[in-house]
Amino acid sequence: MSLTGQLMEAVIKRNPNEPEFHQAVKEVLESLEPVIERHPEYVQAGILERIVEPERVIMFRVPWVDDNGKVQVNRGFRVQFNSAIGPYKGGIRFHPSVYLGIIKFLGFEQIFKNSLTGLPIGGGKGGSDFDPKGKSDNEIMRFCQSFMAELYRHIGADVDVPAGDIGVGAREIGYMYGMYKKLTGLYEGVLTGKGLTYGGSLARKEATGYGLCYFVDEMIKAKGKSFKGATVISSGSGNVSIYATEKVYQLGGKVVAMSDSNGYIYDPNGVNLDTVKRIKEVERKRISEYVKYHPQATYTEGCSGIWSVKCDIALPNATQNEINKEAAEMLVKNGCWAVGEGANMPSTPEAIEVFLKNKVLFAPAKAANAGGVATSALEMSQNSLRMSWTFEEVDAKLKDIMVNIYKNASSAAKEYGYEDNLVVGANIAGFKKVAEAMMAQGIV
Ligand code: NDP
Ligand code: 2IT
Repeated sequence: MSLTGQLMEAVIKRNPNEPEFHQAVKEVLESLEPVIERHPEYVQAGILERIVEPERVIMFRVPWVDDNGKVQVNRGFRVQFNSAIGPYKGGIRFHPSVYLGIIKFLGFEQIFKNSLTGLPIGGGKGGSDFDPKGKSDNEIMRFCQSFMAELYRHIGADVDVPAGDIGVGAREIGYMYGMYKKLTGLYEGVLTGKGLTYGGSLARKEATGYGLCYFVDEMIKAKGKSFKGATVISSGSGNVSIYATEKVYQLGGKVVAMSDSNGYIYDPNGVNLDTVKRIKEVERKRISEYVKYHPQATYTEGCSGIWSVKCDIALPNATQNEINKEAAEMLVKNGCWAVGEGANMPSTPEAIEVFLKNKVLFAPAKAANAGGVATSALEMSQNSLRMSWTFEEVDAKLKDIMVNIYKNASSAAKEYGYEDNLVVGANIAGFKKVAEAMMAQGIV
């Protein structure tokens, strides 16, 4: 058995019942086979064995009192995966499906994504199985405060810098920041995605979605195609989906379908983004509300049906494994020619195989959604400088970063004999910088 195959077996044995983590590791290890062949010194130094093991895993109790006076207990996580190239950096997810395996898969992917940005940030991720849906504002605040009452001792502007992810946006970051400041007495850039009045960066809110479109635009331009006149699906209707949709319109495309975990809307005229923003960002309601304002649109129960909508470009922007083999085959059959992953690991390995086999231009998450964390790193820079840059300055830097990630991933793919395979290219390009830093720093 190959070295990476043996290591994969060991990872499964040592991390039982964590299928998402296995899935993420397997893809990376397979991509790295040609690198290992050329670099026996990495094997000698145990780089692979070390990179699949988190530097530190923190699990903690998060007790809080709901509006009825009842005590609730959730579980909190922070996985500090790799700090070879900078302080741990990565989001916090609040969703009932969160358990250690989800946070480990996200933390592992974050190592390579953060490396691809070219900025000095290591990989980490955190979260809780807390379900923010249906909670009052006060309940959200009490939960965030309790979560931070433990987390604060493990993080810091030069140690570990969390941000948002599913279920964590500006409101939650604000409550967590307030608690961190109260407990430590420090006014420092310990979280990103902050509000603009207390150290947040312009364009952070838009960054993941905008960055995704900049990346996809670069990828399709290389093949003589563009967003102009393209029909697009953007699944989800959260932060990433909303700002990806905004950028698709700016680039001349039309988003005809969006979703949430209950179902999807189809609007042949193009989804009205102002309505979606009002429903999701202001009212915090379900996407089904959309058809009340736009009677030409339809709402269908069940979120997976969105992939049956005919499109040129699919942007899975909701969650992991939302596109399986059948969904991928349906997309291909309906003429979809490009996929850009805004969510983390939204396509199953079988789905990716379908896309690559059918020559669908495929932008993998690690590369394509790195604009969010890249702009978080720009927020950290601004906090350290005690300055703030204009929207245009940040957006221009973001665009540059995404174009560079495309260049680096595609040239790594070519160099190792996998031309046009950005999955392999992104994994290799992200890995090499981290591996070199680990080599230089000795066995630690
Ligand atoms: P939000 O919480 O803002 O939105 C998430 C959206 O996805 C909601 O519409 C939600 O629907 C839907 N969704 C969540 N879980 C599921 C599920 N199990 N099945 C179906 N739909 C689901 O999160 P973000 O937009 O921030 O995150 C979306 C994805 O992008 C995630 O994979 C995240 O890891 C990734 N990402 C986020 C970045 C960021 O900067 N925020 C950066 C890079 C990647 P509902 O409201 O019904 O739950
Ligand atoms: O998955 C991700 O890259 C994020 N949720 C953003 C992380 C960050 O630190 O901005």
